[in-house]
Amino acid sequence: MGPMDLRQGIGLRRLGTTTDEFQQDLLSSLYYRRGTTVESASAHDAYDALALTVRDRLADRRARTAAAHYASNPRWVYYLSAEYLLGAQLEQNLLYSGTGEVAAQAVKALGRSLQEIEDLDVEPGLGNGGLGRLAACLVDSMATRDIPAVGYGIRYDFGIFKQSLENGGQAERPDDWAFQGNPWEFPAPDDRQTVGFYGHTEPIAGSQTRKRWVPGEIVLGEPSHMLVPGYGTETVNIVRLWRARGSEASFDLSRFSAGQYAEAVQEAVRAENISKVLYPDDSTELGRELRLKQQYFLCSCSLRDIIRRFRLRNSDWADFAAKTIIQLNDTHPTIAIPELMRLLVDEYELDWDQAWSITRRTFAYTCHTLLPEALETWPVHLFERLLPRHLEIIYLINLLFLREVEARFPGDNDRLRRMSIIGEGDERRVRMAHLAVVGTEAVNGVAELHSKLLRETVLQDFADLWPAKFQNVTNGVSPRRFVKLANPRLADLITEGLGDDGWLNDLERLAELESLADDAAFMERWRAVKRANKVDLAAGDPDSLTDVMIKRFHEYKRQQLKLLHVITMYQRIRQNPAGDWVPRTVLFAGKAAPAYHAAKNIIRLINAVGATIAADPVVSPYLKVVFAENYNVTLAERIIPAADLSEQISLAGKEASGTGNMKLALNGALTVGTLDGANIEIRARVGEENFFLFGLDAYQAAEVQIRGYNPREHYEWDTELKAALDAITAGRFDGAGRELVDSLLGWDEYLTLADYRSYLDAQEEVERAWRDPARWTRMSILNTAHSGFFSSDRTIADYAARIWRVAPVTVPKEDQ
Ligand code: GL4
Repeated sequence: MGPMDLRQGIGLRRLGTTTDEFQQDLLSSLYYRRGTTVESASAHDAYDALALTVRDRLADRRARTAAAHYASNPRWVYYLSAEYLLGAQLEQNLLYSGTGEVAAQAVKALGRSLQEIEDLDVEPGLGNGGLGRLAACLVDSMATRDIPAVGYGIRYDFGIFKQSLENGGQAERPDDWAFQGNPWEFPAPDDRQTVGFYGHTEPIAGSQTRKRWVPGEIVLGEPSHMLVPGYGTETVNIVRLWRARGSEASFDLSRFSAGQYAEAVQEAVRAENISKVLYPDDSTELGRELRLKQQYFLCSCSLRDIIRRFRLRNSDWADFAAKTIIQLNDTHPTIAIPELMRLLVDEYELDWDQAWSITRRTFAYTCHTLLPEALETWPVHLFERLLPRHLEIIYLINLLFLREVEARFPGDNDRLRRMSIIGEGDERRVRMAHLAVVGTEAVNGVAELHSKLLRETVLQDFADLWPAKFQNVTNGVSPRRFVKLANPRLADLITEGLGDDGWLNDLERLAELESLADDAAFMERWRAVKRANKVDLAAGDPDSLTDVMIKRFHEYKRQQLKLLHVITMYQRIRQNPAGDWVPRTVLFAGKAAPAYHAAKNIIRLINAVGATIAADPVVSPYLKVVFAENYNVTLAERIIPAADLSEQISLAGKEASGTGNMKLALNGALTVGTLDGANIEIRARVGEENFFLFGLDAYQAAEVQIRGYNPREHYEWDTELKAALDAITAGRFDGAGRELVDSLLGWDEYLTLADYRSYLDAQEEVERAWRDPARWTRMSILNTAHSGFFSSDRTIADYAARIWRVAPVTVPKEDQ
C-alpha cells in the first residue's frame, strides 16, 4: 500500500472540498464530537466543531507525511525548545488547509460568522518573546520546506501571564489558556515516559563508567501533539508537548481513607507542578530548582521518544547521529547532552567513547544572547541533589575536555579555568553554555553581529579551540503569519503587483516590487492599505505617524530612550504651540518580568506621561501615547500592519537579533535603529537611505564603558535632555520615574544618555521624510521589497544545508 492509499486502505471516505461537504462535516462534528445540536450549541461548541473539522482536513496530510518519512528513514531534525509562541491556530489552519472560503460559508449553518468564531481563538502563550516566537516560525518553515522534523516542548498549564494596567502599572494574572479545552491537540498517552529526579547513584560491578541511578522521585511525562502544516506543500509535521503527571503510586489511598486529603495528593501535586507554569523571564535567569526540573523533564522525555523513534527503523547505534540531529534552542535544553550520555552508557551499555562520539555529532546549539545574566549556570550542590548521575557525567566530560585543552595549550591554566564547564567562584556552578559548546557539533548565533561577538567575547576561547564549529544563521519570520494572515490587504496588493502569490514561500520575490516603488497608482494604494490598517487598529489618528515600540520591556532595549524622546517632544510643543509639528501616535506594548522592578517602573512612567499629554489641550492634538495591554502574537498581528515607524533602539551589542524588526520592515514600516543585531542586515538590504540610523556601534559602546562612562556629562551638556530628566524629577508625571532618573544619572548601564542626542537627530530625519509622502511611501515599498531575506524559510534552508545537512522529503499528493 503506497502512502496515498492510507485512507482508502482502511475504507475511509475522502473529505469533501465543497462548501456542502464541509458543512456536513461541521454539523457532524457538532453533533457527534461535541454532542450538541445547532439549536443548543454555545459559541464554544461552534468554535470547537469548526476547529475539529479543519483539523480533520490536515489529518490525512499528517498520515501521509508520517508514512513518507517512515519510508525514507531520513536524518530527522528534533528541535528542543522550552518555549513556543505558536499564535492563534484557527486562522492559520484555515489558510494552510485551504479551507478558509468554504468554512466562511459553512459556518452560516451555525448561525454565526467566521469572524465571531475566530475571536474565540485563544493563543497558546507557551513562550516569553522573541525566542519562543522564533521556535514557532522555524517549525512552520521546516514543514514548509519539507524537512522531517519534530518540535519538542513543554505543555505548560499556564502560559505567559496576562498583563493589564492597574493605576498605570503592570498587573499580572495567570493565563489558563486551555481552560476551554484545546481542540488542536492530540493526546498520545501510549507514548508516556518515566522521568527520575533526586536519589543517589550506585556502582555497577565490573564497569568503570556505568552507574546505576536510583531516583528518589518518579514523574510521568504525557505527550500530546499539535499539527504543524507546511504552506503550499503536503507536509504536516508536529510539535510534541510534554505534561507532567504523578504516577499511580503518587496517590496515597491510605492517607485519603484516613481523611488526610491534602497529604494524600501532595506527591502528585508536586509532580504536576513541573509543567504548571512557564517562567516569565526573558533574557534573565533566576536559577530556580523547579526550572531545572522543567528542563530535565523536557529533555528526558524527548530523548527517550527520539530513541524510541530511531529504533522503529534502525538497529545499530552507529547510525544514530546520521539519523538524528537535535537542535538546542538556547541553553535551556542543554541537560539533554549528559542525559543522552547517561542513556547510552548506563541504560544501553555503550562504551563512553562511542557514546561521546555519537552525542557530539547528534547535537547542535543555538545561542540567543550575549547578556551575562541570561547565560545559565546552576549551583553544583543543586545538581548534585536533583541530578546526581548527570553531575558525575558532566565531571567526566569536563575532565576529558580540559585534557584536550591542555594538550592544545600546555600550561595555560588561566585558559583552563576560563573554559571549564564548572565555574569556581564563591559557589561552584555548572556553566550550561560551556557544556553546550563542548557537547555539540555546531554552535550558531542568530545574526551576523551576534555570531561575531560570540566568537570575539563570551565564547572566544572556544572559537580559538574549534574555529570551524562556530557559524551564523540569521533569524527569520514566517511571511504566512506576519504578512498573509496579519496583513491581508498588503498581501493582496503584493500578489496583484507581482502577478501571483508565489512570494508566500519564495519571499525574495518581493524584490520585484522595486519597479513599483515609483508607480504613482501603486504608491497610492500602498498608502491606502497602511491607512486602512491604522483605522482598524484604532490606536490614534490614522493620519498621524504611527510610531511603535513593541517588545519585552528590558533596560537594554531602551524603552526609556523612546520615552525621553516623547518627553522632549512634549516640552517642545508646549514651548511653541504654533510650531509646525508632525502629529504622532506613539504606541508601546510589551510585558515586563513580574520581578523586574526597573522595567515595571518604565511602564508606569509611560502611562503617566501618556496621561499628562492626553490631559494637555496644547500638546494632545500632536502627540498621543498609547500603551496596548497584554502584548502577544495576536496583538502583534494587529499592530505590525499599522506601523509607520519601527523602534529598534537597543544599545548596540545587546540585542542578539530581534525579529520584530524584520516583521515590521516586511510590512512597510521604516526603522529607526542602532547598529545592533539584525538591524545591521536589514539596513544593508533595504539601503542606508531607507533606514534611520543613530547611536554608538557595539565597539564604540564597549570603548565608552571601558574608558569610564559618566552619564552626568550628557545631562549637564544637553539642555533638552536635562529638561526632560528634570521634569521627571520634579514630579511632572504624577511623580513616576524618579528611580529611572537615579539609575540614568547614576550609572546608565545601557548608555541611554550617550545616545539621546543622536536619537533625536534621527527622529528629525524621520519627520523630514514623513513630510514628503511620496518619499516616505517609496521608502516603505523598498523596505518590503528588500526584506525577502528575512523569511524563516531562508533561515531553515541555512540550518538544513550548513548545520543539519538534511534534505527535504517530499510527501506525495493524495492522487499521485
Ligand atoms: C532572544 C534575543 O533577545 C532576541 O534578540 C532574538 O531575536 C531571539 C531569537 O533569536 O532570542 N534571546 C532571548 S533569551 N530572548 C530572545 O528573544
